[in-house]
Amino acid sequence: AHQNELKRQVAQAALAYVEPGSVLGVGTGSTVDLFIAALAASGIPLAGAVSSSERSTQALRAAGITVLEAAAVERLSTYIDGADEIDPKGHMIKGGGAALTREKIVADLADRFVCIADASKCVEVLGRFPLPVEVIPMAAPKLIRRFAELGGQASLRAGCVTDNGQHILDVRGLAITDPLAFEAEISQWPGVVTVGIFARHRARVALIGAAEGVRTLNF
Ligand code: DER
Repeated sequence: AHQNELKRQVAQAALAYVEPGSVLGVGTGSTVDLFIAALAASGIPLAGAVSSSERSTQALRAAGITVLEAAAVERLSTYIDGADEIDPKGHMIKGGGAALTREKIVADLADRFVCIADASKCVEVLGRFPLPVEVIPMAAPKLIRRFAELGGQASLRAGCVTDNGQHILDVRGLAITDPLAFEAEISQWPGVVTVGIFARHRARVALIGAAEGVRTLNF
């Protein structure tokens, strides 16, 4: 219950970054679900939202918020999303909710990524959380071998087919000391759709829910 309360606090704090009348980029996960609820309760008017998953699309529609196609939007000022881990520079591991590909697509449309997370997500070095990688199924065995060469133990996420019809590998045992370089390298491997490192698309602001209240980090 405690962690949920911290998520609720950062979800509420994120409303300050929502420009009334704008089109807002919305991520995926339990913290974002709480943000959508806070948004609905706030009555802040929106021209619409661009969603990063079927899950968030359903939640937005249930909140009475118009969902616009990412393809129809040229630019967003703000993208609000959670993270599985975030480091001191705003680099993140994402993909725990299997939405990493559309999350990165929508983040790429936005000028500013605002991350909302409870304090348990803050790490010095990314990689304790198993790194999600969306892959084309036929490439999975080769990719598992490639991660093994780097000391990573990759396993297929059981029963998971993404919104894009692809599979997810979760890679354990990596210490990602150079997120930008590692993201660029893995992204080029044949069969990788998206790697769950958000370094190029790092957060510009993070609202961190901690016992003493919400901490605002600017990167
Ligand atoms: O899948 C994702 O990238 C989500 O944003 C995830 O990282 C955060 O999920 P949570 O808010 O449920 O912890």
